[in-house]
Amino acid sequence: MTAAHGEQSAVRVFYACVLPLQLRPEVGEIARATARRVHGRPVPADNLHLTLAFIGEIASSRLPTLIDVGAMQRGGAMTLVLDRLGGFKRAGVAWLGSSRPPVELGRFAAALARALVAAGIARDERPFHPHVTIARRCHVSPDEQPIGPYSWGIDGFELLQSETGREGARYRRLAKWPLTIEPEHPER
Ligand code: 2AM
Repeated sequence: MTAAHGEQSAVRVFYACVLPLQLRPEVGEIARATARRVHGRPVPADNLHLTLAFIGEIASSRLPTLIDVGAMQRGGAMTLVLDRLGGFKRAGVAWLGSSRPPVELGRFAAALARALVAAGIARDERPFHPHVTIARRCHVSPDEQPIGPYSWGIDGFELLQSETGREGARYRRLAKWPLTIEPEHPER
């Protein structure tokens, strides 16, 4: 059956914060240098991102729900200081992360996860470890080490569709939302 006859097409999607343009040249260079060192594939600078919630394959008919869930989220801008380089050995990836990720980032990802459950969307249950993957298919796992620091002012998030082509993954933005809401009850 073809899509025209009612078959549901599936898409692979996730919510993420995309690395801002001004950090891409430097982090892209770190990605290339790290990939050389660990015999892996660097993530192209324009693909660098931090995943907030991974959905995976889902019927494209559910996209409006995913867009509604994204639009419902409220949060303020936050600063993520990328100051660690490390690897997930089993996954064969190298990443940049933070020794002190802002608590709001974990809270935001948790709220998004809850909203997805409430909307009946199955989501990957892995605990949230904020990181930016910089290289894949690494043959060696880099020792965790300090890097930068690179200060990332996170002021929005996106719903991305992942398409795998011959040259690797390509991400298409399906929706984007700002993070500009002041907290109602700021913590003292
Ligand atoms: P990774 O960079 O750590 O591999 C697009 O594939 C994004 O979704 C990547 O950032 C990837 O994380 C993340 N991702 C892929 N599969 C995932 C899974 N099963 N659980 C959580 N995140 C996943």
